[in-house]
Amino acid sequence: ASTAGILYPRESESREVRSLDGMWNFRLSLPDPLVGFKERWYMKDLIKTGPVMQMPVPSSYNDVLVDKKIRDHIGLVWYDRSFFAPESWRQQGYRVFLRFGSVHYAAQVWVNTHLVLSHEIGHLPFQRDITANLKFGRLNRITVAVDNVLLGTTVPQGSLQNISTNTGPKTIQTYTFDFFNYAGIHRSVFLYTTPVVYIDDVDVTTNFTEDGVGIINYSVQYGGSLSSGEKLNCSITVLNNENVREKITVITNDEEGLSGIVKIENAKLWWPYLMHEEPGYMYTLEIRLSTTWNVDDVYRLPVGIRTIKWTNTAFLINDKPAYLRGFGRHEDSDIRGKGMDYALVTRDYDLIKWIGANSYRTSHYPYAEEIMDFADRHGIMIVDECPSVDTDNFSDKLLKKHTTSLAELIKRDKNRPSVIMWSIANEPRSDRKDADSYFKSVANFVKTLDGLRPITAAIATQLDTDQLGQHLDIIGFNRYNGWYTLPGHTEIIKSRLEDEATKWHTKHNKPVFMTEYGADTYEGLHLNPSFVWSEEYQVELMSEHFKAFDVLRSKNFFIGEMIWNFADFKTGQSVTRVGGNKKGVFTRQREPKSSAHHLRRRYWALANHLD
Ligand code: GCB
Repeated sequence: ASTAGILYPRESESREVRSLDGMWNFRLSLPDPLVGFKERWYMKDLIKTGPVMQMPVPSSYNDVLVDKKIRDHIGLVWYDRSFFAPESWRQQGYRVFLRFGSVHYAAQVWVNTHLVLSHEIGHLPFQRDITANLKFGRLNRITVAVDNVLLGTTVPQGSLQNISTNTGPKTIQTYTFDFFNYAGIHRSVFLYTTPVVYIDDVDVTTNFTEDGVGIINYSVQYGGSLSSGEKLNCSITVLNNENVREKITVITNDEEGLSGIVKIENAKLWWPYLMHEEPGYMYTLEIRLSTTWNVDDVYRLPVGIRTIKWTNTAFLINDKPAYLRGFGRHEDSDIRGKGMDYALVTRDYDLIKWIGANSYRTSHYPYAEEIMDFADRHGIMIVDECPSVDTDNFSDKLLKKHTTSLAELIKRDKNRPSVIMWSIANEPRSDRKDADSYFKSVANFVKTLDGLRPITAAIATQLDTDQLGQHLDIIGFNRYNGWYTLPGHTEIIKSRLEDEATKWHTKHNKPVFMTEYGADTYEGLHLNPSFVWSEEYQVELMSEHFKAFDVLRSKNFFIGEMIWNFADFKTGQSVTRVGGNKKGVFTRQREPKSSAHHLRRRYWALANHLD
């Protein structure tokens, strides 16, 4: 991982941001998976290499067109498009960066025949200064090769399998995790400009004093080099959420003002949804980097002032114990797959607030930065998960990639008030002996990057054989009582759940929350008395969990409940999945099942009782 920053592109008086979203040329690498490399498709317009389709960016490519070949494609696909780089950008001496919000799974990017970027691991941004590769005042081309193949050393893992078919042998992709391996350019592509010496990264941590003074510790890293004798100065202002300048005191740690402490009298704290009448309060940290001979660079970072603490039994936000009412989720919807879509994101947050939730886990990978922005602004607490799901076979090579995914995630999300925990894995085979040293390394690594947020994971292994819990600050566990365990028998839930949660706490002396429970439910299927897959069964299974949660809450170490799942989502094809996983309380089209109304009554009651 490089040490450079990955700040979200924001326009300012010194920066232009240009979206490259829209329709791109697209083709599969067929019949030979390497034909694009052999014929060097990055040397010319894709349209000149053979027949191309038009593919929307951002989107997964799988479900847009009516073609199994595209949906189930394995291996490389190619995208390209062209754009103008204005001559004025050169005249002003701009640097130009090219930034991808995420490409799943691996990507290589060429600008005008130059290979400029290679990135592996989906769901994370990557960028590069491409000034030297551009033709200013002329047309430029971007070519992207995307590979969706998952193997034993990718994060997440998968494997290829050879099968024989009517027309000969064929390779298929298999994986054990339970969501469709959507691929493509999933998030926005931006070009953005900066001055020659520019703000490359910012770190903030926040605090407050008893008499209401908000504290922002900041540290700015700049990119580009100063000419000899050139001086640099960094100055800070803070705007409130109406864009009015706050009265602040700044104490700098160094001559240039690159790091220091900002104090705001009577600061408004960042609070979770329903814990305060004004949740998600965001300030703007306005950073101005001035140099003797260059243009000033200005970057505005949204900042929420809050603290996070945890004890053996509690999780505290602004010194107040918080109880998580939430979900596991997916980036998933009809047609778009995992493509970022503002209409969908807006609807989802409105549903989260309608139902009275205050949190969710970004199961099982980092979500789009645009989605995280909503969480910051609406006061939704995020358990921020890296893309390690169902990990098996703990090799050193895998460990390296796993920690890289966490380094990139933390670099991206470190400044977000909504992020309350790092989730380092979902359901790894943590009963295996080598899981112990593996997760010890992962946890230690995360602590070196962020000591202020607790580490968690969603454990599915049984308590007595698990090797992961000991390395966490907060224990999360997934358990499907009444579903995978004894389907139809909701009468086992309350006692088993109380028992297990209590034992997790006793074993590790740490706070515990439930990261998954639930039942597949086919919308509109009504069976009375309740029977698996019916709306009645999902509601009944939830009620039994609620009874256990209420007992557990009174025991004071239980810090939250997250149902699986917010909405139905697509999976690989399997005889246990009807058009995908149906454990959503909302359908994939974001309409409520009976369970959504049931959950809403509980979450609002909890909110009124607790907050
Ligand atoms: C789990 C996994 C999740 C699945 C879920 C299920 O434990 O973490 O990815 O979708 O169970 O419904 O089986």
